[in-house]
Amino acid sequence: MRNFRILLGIGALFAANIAHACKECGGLGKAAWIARELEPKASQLYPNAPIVEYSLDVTETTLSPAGKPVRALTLNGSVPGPTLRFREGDVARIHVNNRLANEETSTHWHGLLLPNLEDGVPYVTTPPIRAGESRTFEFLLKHAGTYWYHSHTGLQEQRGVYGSIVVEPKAGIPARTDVSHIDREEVVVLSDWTNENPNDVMRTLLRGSDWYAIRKGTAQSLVGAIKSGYLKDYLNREKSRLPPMDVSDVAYDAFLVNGKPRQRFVARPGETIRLRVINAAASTYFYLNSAAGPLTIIAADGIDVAPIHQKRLLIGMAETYDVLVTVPESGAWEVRATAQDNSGHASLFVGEGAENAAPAPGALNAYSMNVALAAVLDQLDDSGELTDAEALAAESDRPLPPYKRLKATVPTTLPADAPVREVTLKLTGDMMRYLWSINGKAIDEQSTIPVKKGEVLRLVLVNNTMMHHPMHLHGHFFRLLMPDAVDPKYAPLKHTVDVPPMSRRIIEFYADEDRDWLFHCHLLYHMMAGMARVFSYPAGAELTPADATAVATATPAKTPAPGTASLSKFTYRPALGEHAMPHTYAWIDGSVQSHMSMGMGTIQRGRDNLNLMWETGWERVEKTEYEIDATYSHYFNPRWVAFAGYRLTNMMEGHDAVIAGATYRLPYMVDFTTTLQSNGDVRVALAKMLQLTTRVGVMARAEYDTAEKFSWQVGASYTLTKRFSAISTYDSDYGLGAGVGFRF
Ligand SMILES: [Cu+2]
Repeated sequence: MRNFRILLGIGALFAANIAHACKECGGLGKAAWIARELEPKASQLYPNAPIVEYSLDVTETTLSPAGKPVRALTLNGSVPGPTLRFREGDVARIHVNNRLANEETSTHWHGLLLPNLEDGVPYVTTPPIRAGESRTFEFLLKHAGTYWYHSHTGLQEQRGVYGSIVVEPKAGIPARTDVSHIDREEVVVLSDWTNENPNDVMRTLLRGSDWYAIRKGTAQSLVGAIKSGYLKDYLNREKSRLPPMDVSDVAYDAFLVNGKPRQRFVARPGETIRLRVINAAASTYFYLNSAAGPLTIIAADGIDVAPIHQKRLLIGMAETYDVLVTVPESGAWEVRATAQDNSGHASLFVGEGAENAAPAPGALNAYSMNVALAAVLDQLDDSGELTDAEALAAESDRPLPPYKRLKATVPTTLPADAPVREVTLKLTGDMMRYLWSINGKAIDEQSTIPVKKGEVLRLVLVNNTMMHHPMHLHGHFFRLLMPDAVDPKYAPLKHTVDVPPMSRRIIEFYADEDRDWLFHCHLLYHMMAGMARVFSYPAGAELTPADATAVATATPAKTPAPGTASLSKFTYRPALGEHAMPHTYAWIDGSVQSHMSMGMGTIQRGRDNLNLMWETGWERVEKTEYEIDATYSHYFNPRWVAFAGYRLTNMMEGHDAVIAGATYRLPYMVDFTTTLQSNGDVRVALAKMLQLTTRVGVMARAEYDTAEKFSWQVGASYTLTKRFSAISTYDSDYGLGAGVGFRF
């Protein structure tokens, strides 16, 4: 009974922590939302602007782009959703109808400058669209270019809720780019597709599972390092406690261009085609290249740039590029989007007749630290100053985004008299815990960065991780400042920037908006794990909630402004909603062998875990022995985890006792754990896991206990499937045995 009470106590501690987790997200009350809804809409502010109307239905359906029928969320029945076409100066009026049975949704108009309420980030800027409800968005199209839209709710983007936006330049105004001649254009929406439920994908990632890397054959191992000749880099990396470089977290079942792995686009020889390329993938960078020769880049993130040529273009999630391809002669010419980890590709064939394949990029050498540090090395060379032809000749087989060579067509300098404030944002986290953050804090731990209207905010983005992060700013374009830019006056304007592993990017923007705007990693699973912030303007001229209530009651309800219809049913939830709420996941990981069983069940939420750890053995002992630890643990950073709880045991020298301790990661990724028991016993343990080959892992553990003295264990496992391994261990108490490892 006493034991049970202690376990209850641990549970209460965990619950208290959950309750405390959202103290920072104060957020907007219902009255403030109503006040926002009553503000004039674009059609009222610009009564002479043509209104272009679209209706988007979010529905659930079954699709099988990767062969197997799975649940998809679609817009108007398809993945991707329809292309929304406008002309600069139009007013967009878009009705989004949530036809889902019991799921909220939202729509963010990615890359467009628009009023805060229309930005579509649920709880941050816009009320969510409840199941069965609708919302009408209205905004003026202020600028031309290639953009897109997607759900900002949960993992819906991975399920298919995205589509493209094309804004033509205002009639009568010549295009800023000197593009001599374009015969046709095609929107190219790239995406990644998994047959798994995205929630399972998230759970697999949070568990720290190597499964996706194993499935793709990209898991790093000792034998792999030796074979590739990079043993020294491998050991140095392990010594410095860095996880392996990783270019993609998830193993996908297909990569899609406009919803299919392969598409054809009819074009005649000699024609020049403008491809409006959008990377709408949840977590895949693509290399884009064409069998017809180098691509001509004419716009980046919707905004025209001085044309440059590039053989292979690395596109981060949420970036868009407009590229020109000229069909050389009869035949179908492949424009190929290869996943950065080479695990697959999507193909668009342009033209008719025999197919000409685009060359595949060379293999990624993830063991080489020079590859991991490519961006750092890239800063040192001077290719930014080369002519287009020279740069093309010098281009590497697996290039970084061509940021050094992107040049705006008009000066992009910001107001000279605006005060400049520099803010350093470190991108932090790793694959082992899958807690991605900014400055070591997830969005639920630190949600906002204050911004003053009229200042220039210069962000130094420092990537301290071994992954690329495509960072996206809502509501603003920023200037991308490359260190050796030939003419900083023409720094390109972007809304999303790739920050490569262990490197930095500097961006700046003029703060001329109001309210709150999200800034986040566009790798969907990183964002949902916490890698986000809100840039928050002070509430100046805004109505107070009291004023808003007065306005709301005074306004006749018979002619509600678009979007207010559903507000009567809208109940307040903390701002940031699920962006700020760590989700709760549970899993179990263990083994049953001929001589013993061990493992751990856990419930994880953010940095906190409730764990049930067991070890039991029955060989070479008189009776079956067990030790069960029920603990609460807190993850501080990749090096420190602390825990406290209760131990139940019937081992000969053991005692039931309250326990507390910590695990510290030593160089070479050795975990050092100290446990103190309330009866005065102390235990220290060293543990090391090592991937020998892609599928064979070995582990060793040695522990010294003041009660039980010295014991040790070695083992090896072979990963069979996502859920099962074959395992064999030798334990100094229970001897040798073998069995099955499992993960659920
Ligand atoms: Cu990221």
